[in-house]
Amino acid sequence: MTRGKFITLEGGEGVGKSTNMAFIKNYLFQHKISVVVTREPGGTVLAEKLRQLLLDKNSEVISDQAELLMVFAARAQHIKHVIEPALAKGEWVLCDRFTDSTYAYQGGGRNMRISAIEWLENMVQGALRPDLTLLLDAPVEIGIERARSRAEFDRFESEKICFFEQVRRAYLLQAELHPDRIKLIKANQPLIDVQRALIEIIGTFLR
Ligand code: T5A
Repeated sequence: MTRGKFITLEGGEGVGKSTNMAFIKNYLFQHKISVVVTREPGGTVLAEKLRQLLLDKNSEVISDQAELLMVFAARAQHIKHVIEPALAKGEWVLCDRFTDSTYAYQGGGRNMRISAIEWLENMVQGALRPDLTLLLDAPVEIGIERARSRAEFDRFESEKICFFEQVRRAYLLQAELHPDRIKLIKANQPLIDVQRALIEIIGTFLR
């Protein structure tokens, strides 16, 4: 059985990840590829509970260390119960956020030590890394404005602009460090152009 492919979608707040997940799923479906669509933090019952705790802006103050460990605890469950079984069965997995989010938010945004993130990444994931990461990038104000128009802010979205600038810089650094895996897409263009760029990259990946 050929192992499935693991595709992740990344980017700051409101850049269009959720909007484009469905689009990518349909595109793959048209190419007769069935995908398991999932998200982080989340994807299992326990991981979704951790997500609720992480996003709850009325929770007690969550320390940066606790936040990092919660993100990886959710990921450990997600990998064991959803991602690995699907890939092993030959199914593809399309995931809204994965460990690049941790490098961006906990590493960039919270200034957590990158070596600690790397250590947890290796411990929790073993050799598992995405085969392709689509990074939607837009100026912070645009993403925040879009997110604001859609729903009430959660705990992360309530952060200051400088936090999101650090997140964006960390994402761009990840793209520089992993140019073969991470493909950058300008998200501050009309949706149709974003989707055209996505098709071009995924089309090349499928060949
Ligand atoms: N987190 C997560 C960590 O800190 N560490 C981790 O390791 C992980 C995995 C999860 C939070 O958890 C944090 C980061 C996050 O803060 P989330 O809900 O997954 O939260 O992430 P959000 O970024 O908050 O998701 P959003 O739904 O807010 O943003 P999306 O999905 O990027 O944006 P989307 O698709 O909902 O679009 C927002 C609006 O913009 C419009 C859409 O129609 C929508 O109204 N839009 C466009 N408008 C014009 N032009 C375009 N090109 C557009 N694209 C979308």
